[in-house]
Amino acid sequence: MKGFFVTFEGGEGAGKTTQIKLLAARLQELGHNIVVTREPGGTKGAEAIRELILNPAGFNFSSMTETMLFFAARCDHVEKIIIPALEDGKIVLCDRFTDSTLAYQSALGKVSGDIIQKMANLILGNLKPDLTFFIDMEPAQGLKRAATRRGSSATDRFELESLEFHKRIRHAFLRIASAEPERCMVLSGEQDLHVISDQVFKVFMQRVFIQRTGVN
Ligand code: Z5A
Repeated sequence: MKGFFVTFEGGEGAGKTTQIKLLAARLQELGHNIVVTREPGGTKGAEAIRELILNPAGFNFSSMTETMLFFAARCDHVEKIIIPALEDGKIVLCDRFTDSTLAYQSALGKVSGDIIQKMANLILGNLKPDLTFFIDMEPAQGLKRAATRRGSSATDRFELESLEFHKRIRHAFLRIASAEPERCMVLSGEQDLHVISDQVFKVFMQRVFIQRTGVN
């Protein structure tokens, strides 16, 4: 595939959406063709699945059902948006991807990482992000930020989970990142957002250069 696939991961309110917007703006200024998207979501069908999963007054799905719904949404998203964009040579910036499923659904110990990996292999084949940014921050701080941003709009199902839950998610992300250092870059979300944006841009440019030239 000719494009470049970048995902942003991290806990609630860490600043993923903010950093995607800043990177997209910079790359657009340089004349790159960008697709900004998110998970769960990105297509009409996947956004409908998002509503089903995140609604706190929803269906109380089992962990396995919920995991399959995340993958059903991902399947539609990958087929209709991500693969066509990459085949077209575009840069895809995606807010969350399979690392979120590994962190959230497996870190809770309810669906094994092995099962999630098998589902990923089945549905995604060889598709993997070229680069993943983990925006890391202390969960209490992130939840505070998310609440400020949300204002009076509805809280989702995961935001209602305990601080202990969010701490486990943070550790799960850090474990994933340390297991795959060539793909993953951990950045502190507690810095000024423009400082983080400069770090994201620099790493992005280096990785694209390495991918395009093979020179490290
Ligand atoms: N989930 C799952 O369980 N399994 C899966 O496979 C997938 C997802 C794909 C999706 O919710 C939920 O689904 C998610 C995991 C689960 N739930 N949780 N938790 P979402 O996508 O709606 O929620 P989110 O990804 O956590 O989004 P968020 O709360 O919007 O966080 P964010 O994008 O990281 O943060 P932000 O919107 O960029 O920033 C939040 C606020 O902080 C905002 O007011 C910013 O202006 C401010 N901000 C950002 N950066 C800074 C800095 N550096 N300094 C100061 N203030 C800042």
